[in-house]
Amino acid sequence: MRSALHCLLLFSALWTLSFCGTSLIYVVNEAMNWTEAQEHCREKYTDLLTIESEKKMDYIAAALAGEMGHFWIGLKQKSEENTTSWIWSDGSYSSYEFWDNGQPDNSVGDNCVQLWSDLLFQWNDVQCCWPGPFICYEGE
Ligand SMILES: [Ca+2]
Repeated sequence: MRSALHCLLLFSALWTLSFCGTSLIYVVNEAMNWTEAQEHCREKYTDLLTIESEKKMDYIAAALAGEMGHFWIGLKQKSEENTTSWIWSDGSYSSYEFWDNGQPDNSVGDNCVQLWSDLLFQWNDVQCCWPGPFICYEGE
């Protein structure tokens, strides 16, 4: 298990850059739908953000403190299986979840997950087509 996270936050008008262990986390304040955001992250960094643990989620929430919006992360429903199952953009699965009360509440279909600042960055599933800011990672 990775020891203490050594994190440094640098803020600019457009993005947040966080050094956290061996991952860099980027908040991109451009309005894109989930698929566009995924393409952007894969082109410029590694992928849309994976949040596999409470520790990681706590770190992300702290990094986003003061930011307002609905931020795409890498979690997407496996619509082709016609079940409410979820997979991260990088192909990984994790048992960790941080849904807001009552979420996920969208019917089975093309649903993706956002962190909502007005829900203390808890997760909400929404249709993947909405434009919004998003979070990428680079590294592990
Ligand atoms: Ca929802």
